[in-house]
Amino acid sequence: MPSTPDLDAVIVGAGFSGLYMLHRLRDLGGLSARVYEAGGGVGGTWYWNRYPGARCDSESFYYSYSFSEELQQEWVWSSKYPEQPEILRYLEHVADRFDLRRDIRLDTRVTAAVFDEDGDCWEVHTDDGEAVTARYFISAVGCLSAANVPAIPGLDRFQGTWYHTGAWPHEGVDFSGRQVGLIGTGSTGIQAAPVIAAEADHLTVFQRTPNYSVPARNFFMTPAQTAQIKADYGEIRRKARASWGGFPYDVSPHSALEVDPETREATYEQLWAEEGGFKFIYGSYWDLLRDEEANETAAEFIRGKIRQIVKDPGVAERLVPRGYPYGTKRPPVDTHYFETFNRENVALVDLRETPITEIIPTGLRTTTTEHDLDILVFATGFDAMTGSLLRIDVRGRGGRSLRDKWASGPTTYLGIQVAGFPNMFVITGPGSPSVLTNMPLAIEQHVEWIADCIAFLGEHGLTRVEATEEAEGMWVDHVRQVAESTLFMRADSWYVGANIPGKKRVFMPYVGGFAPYRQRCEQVAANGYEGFTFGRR
Ligand code: NA7
Repeated sequence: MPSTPDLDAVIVGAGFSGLYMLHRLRDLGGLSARVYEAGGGVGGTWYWNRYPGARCDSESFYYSYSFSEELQQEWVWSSKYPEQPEILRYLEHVADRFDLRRDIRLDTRVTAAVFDEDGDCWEVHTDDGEAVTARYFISAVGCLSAANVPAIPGLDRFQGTWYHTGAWPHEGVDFSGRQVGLIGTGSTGIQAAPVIAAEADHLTVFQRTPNYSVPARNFFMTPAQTAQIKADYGEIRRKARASWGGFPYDVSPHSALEVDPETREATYEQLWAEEGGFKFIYGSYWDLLRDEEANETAAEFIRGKIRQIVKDPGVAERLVPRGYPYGTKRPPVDTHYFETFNRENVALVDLRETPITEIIPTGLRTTTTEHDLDILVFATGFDAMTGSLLRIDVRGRGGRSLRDKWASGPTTYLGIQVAGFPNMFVITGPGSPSVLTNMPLAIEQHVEWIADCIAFLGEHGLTRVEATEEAEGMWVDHVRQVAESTLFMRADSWYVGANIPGKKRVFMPYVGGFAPYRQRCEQVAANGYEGFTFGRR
């Protein structure tokens, strides 16, 4: 007779996902759950990413929990795009307000999770040598947590100090009087460069791929703006849930090619100059990510802006993105990024012209030049969507390893479950809209669906739920087909794993839109969890 597991659920990670998952499971009544968190505090992404300039690039009043009316009415955001410490404070407040900390083990990394077929439960191992059993194993590890430090020869001999932006020291880094090198011009490098440049003696930005960045147009919230948003929250959240990307933006029903060029230019100008941020792409013409010619209108507009802002035409041309459609790499949002290249203490190195050959004790060497550096900052991103889960040795039925199963790319049913891995749930896993949406909204939808599924098992005296191979295969095909109907496959992005050498090229998030995806998940549940099998011990 198999024994009862120690816990109902183990949740890995105490960021947006893990905190809400714990709260929701507690709401089911009588369920025991424990969160393991590798960091020394709650907050996930917002605990780790403390680099200069780190801030949200989704609007705070959208990028926040909606599950508690009291919480969203009480909490006051300082600005449209708050800095990292404020978002971390918010998550700490959530942990306290909902009394979550008593079930969170900090400074503890989950190293392995093995499914026990006799007991219908998971045995979860941590780096402090502990092992617990739990009916459900829930991954809340986040999509962008496994730091990618490129294997550039010589890093171990570097006599300066180096950092990855996703593991930034809590005490901060003093750049004053220093020669700084920054590798990477994704969302992170683009946020960090202006702030580092303002402090350092000299900043060299090493760019592999130029990016289409749009100004943030950040602002401090007035009491009137805050009051208006709080009054409108019901409608804001409803509209966000009914949208493609989880943002309550008004999207033009027109193709970018249907309107006359003057109208189109005026629309882009207004979005660039007044609105800023993701509205430029997600709140303009509906076909920017579907039609190459439509996309090119926005891409060319941004190229024109870069040429206007950057005074040195040679530098401007190196910063101008070409060869991939706008938005098919994650679109950055900046505050004075392109203007930074007008500073005397900033240089741009185009790694396509002069690749890095090695890191040397005194800095970094490209094919043509030796750059003296005291500090090297890697803003080189993450092993996205799969890296953080695969760091754990996850073994499902028959001892099958998730690393093996996903060797040719991640496979899931709805991005939530993996065939062969019963009772394991992945919050915002590959195959779900996740990183293409406003994350907290996507997280809430997953957490609520998972909690409902667990409640369903409880109500029916069931102890096992598993996606079928057939349902998974159908979903994987669908995710691929939808991606192929867009322009996303044209870019070497982390969405397709192109940033990690050797990673199989597969488009990982689900691009079919948040609203249709949510409906699909609801329909699956309403049809008695179509595509899942159940069992009982
Ligand atoms: P990203 O978006 O993956 O950007 C990483 C940047 O680092 C990007 O410019 C890469 O160039 C560059 N990179 C990566 N590896 C190398 C090597 N080996 N040499 C030179 N340059 C390299 O990560 P971020 O941290 O900016 O953003 C991640 C997400 O966090 C972001 O999208 C938000 O969701 C929050 P590439 O473009 O691959 O040529």
